[in-house]
Amino acid sequence: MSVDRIRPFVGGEFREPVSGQWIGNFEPATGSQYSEVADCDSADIQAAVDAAQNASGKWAATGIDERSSWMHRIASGIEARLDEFAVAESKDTGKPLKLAREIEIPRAVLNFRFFGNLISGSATASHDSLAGLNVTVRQPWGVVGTISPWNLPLYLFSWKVAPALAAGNCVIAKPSELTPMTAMMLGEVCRDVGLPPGVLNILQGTGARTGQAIVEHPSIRAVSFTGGTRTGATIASTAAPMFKKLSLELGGKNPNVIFADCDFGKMLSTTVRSSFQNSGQICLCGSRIYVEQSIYDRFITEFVAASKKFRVGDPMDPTTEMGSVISDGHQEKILGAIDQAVSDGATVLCGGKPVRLEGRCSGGWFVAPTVISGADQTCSANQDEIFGPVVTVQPFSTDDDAIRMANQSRYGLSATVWTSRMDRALHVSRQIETGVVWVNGWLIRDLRTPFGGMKQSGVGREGGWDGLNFWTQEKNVCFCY
Ligand code: TXE
Repeated sequence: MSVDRIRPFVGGEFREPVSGQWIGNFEPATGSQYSEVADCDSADIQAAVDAAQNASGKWAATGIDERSSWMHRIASGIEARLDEFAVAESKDTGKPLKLAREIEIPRAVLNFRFFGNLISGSATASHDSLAGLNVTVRQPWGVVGTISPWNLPLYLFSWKVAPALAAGNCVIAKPSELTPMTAMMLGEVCRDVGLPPGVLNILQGTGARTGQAIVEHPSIRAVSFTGGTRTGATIASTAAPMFKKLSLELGGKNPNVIFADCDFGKMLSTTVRSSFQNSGQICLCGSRIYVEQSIYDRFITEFVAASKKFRVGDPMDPTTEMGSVISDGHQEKILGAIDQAVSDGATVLCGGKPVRLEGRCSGGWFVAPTVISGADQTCSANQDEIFGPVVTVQPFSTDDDAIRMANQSRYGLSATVWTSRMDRALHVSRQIETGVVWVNGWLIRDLRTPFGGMKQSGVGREGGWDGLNFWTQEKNVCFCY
């Protein structure tokens, strides 16, 4: 596919950006620029808000069955172009094509289907008393905003857009400027299936310009954001004085607690994935591995050997297990964090370096799977989100030690616990301060369950009814007797 310029999708059509600004769009696996993306400004946001407001009354008044049917039509539109979407996602991110094709694009399809189905099951609460009958209705906000990141582009974009649309809102949605392609293709799908103009508007551009303009616009009443904790704080400080509804899904520094009584083989293969899938650029990757002392040496030997074997290569090669990282700047940040860990007294057991590939990918931004031991609990390697293929490993002696070390973080997104003892699994998962805990597995996602973080990992929950209800306001109507 060759696309030279990625334009905003406003009012049902692709338009030139009012800003007149463009930035380069790169293929991280080759390091080459292959298109340009618009950098929309507040004038573009205003045009999108106008289009959304024009569409809003009619869209909010469509029946649930009709909105549900639109969600399924969009899902089918993506599905019909699955291969094309997967190639575009892989090219924009540097992730293995296989991952995009088998997991991430199908999940974007599922996001639309799931919320299309869920909305059909919505019900209205009522509370009767001697004085009156209360009926609580939910109404869409009108025009809302979504801001999503580059690590799982269409997957996270659709995770926000689908429930917002299904709930009856018109949406101003911003993908990351680093990965604009599949969001643009979703605009094509919406146009081709005939979604009413203005219902979904896709505004391409940078965070500081486009994202900030979305958060600042007074007519955009609710914003859902996924990205870095620092960006989340900036968004919250802009939105709070305007009393906007906010959902923030932020960073993580997730503990992976491994007890000696676990199923070692399953734990080992899953831990390699939970450390390095998508080059460690998933907010749910386990980046701090705590291993019970009695199996620590065995774990280190086998985990380092498996990490060295994890195949880094061209994302388009079907045998590749790990592609590139997202940008040259991010590669530098990851390598800088590894250097910092060494300066802080830690040891790099494997990786720690860029990977140089031959041929097509010789200019790409790859980092070898990296395992670090001996990092102090309080040092940056154990406290700051690296968001790359880098994990630290520490031994622990008792259950209480493991819980204390796992909780020694300002983040609280997810955790993994490996044990064959049910009582231990229950006790440890209750004590761990994260919004999500997996016992004996990783990244099993049931879309009906709440998803989100404690502490500095976020505010609010996405998924299931939490995800849908965020996009509506409750109104209680009391029929007085
Ligand atoms: O994310 P940003 P960055 C973490 C990860 C990573 C760090 C920084 O640790 O290294 O964040 O990554 C938009 N107003 N995560 O800088 O900036 C931006 O355009 C409104 C974790 O790439 O948070 C993009 O669309 N929007 C994470 C989105 O925010 C703004 C996924 C996310 O980008 C904005 C990504 C502003 N002022 C990074 N500034 C996760 N939780 O999965 C930026 N944006």
